[in-house]
Amino acid sequence: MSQKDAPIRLWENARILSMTGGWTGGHVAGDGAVLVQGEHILAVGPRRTLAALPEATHAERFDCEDRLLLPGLIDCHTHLVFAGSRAAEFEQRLNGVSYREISEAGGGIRATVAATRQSSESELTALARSRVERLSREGVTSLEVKSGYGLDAANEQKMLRAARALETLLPVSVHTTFLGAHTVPEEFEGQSDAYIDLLCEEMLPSVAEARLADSVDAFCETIAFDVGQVGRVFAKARKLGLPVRLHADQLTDCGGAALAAQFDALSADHLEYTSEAGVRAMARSGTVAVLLPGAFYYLHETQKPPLALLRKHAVPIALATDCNPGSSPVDSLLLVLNMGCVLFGLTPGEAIAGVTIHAARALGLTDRGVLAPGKRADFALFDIDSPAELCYAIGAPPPVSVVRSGNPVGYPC
Ligand code: DI6
Ligand code: FE
Repeated sequence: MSQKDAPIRLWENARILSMTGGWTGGHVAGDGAVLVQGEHILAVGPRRTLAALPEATHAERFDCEDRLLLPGLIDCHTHLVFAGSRAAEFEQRLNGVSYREISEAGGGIRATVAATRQSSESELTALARSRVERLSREGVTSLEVKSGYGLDAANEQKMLRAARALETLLPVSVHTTFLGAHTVPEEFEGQSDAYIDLLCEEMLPSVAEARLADSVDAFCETIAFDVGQVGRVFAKARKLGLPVRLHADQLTDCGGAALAAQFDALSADHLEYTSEAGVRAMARSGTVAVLLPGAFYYLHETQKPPLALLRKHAVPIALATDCNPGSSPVDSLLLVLNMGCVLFGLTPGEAIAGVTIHAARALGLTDRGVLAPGKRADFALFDIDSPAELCYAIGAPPPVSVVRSGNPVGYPC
């Protein structure tokens, strides 16, 4: 069906938070409407104006009952394709062993690598499906999924295919990220440079060739890869035409934010230990700061990301779940909104921008994250009085309905 013949739908009687005003939040207006044709928004505005448009004459109409309508939520940093549980490590940590010590003893990410390598693509998809369904029920319509628990060409590709398959099973768009440089696999113990050689010469080119990744990530940290190694991965990614993002300065200040900026990264994520020089570099390159309060909470960190500096230099801030089995086993973006406010001090307006307009930018997507003509018709309707209510409770109530690509999604059931 061409866009011209696609069904026209009108959602009316809504209070609309369009997010077109950036992190100040756009406007909340009474008796607002969104006119949609096919997958895209035709118009957003007062109901009377929209209902009078010729396109609206035969529109299918939906009464929003004065609920708050905002862009579909975007979770721009997840590792939600994985197998196995790390509950035993959780227990170890409570007995005094640190995340770093577990990682250095061959546990941590490597434990999940072993379980993920043993799982088939369909098993991985089935496991991830339930995590995505929980996000989707909260109004998430786009999400990013990283590889990084395969750490060889075949298993990384298996993970990325499992991630792509989610799009065919649930009403979400999936942005895939190749994170081959997550940690050094066991078989390359003590030879991290040789692993980076393999990654640059074989793993990354094969992923690019199969068009399985939309971007490339790495873990720049004392327990993972150094700035020189990540620089090599990024140079290769750029040569292959793929944008980059980085796990930067999570546990130490290793210059990750500046490195990300040097490669015009879409985002630099975590940033607990980032210096002002790193923040300045991000401001210059337009790199989005993705804050991950779930990992901060779960690892009981005390060093917070430099929020005042990010504000001072006007770096766009996004928020994401970092859903993974080791440092952030959370699949609720609404809970993360609350954590971003309580733990990091974001305002509700900043937090909501962080899961809409700025999360879209972190994924390099210009067609979503705000409600405006021409954008994708992805939105969620919440039965709340003010936007702050989305952040205020420890896990806000889910939306009463979700629309993705112009189609009402069948939740809740
Ligand atoms: N930083 C994280 O928070 C996750 N990966 C990363 O590079 C942790 C992944 C894990 O512990 O399994
Ligand atoms: Fe992560």
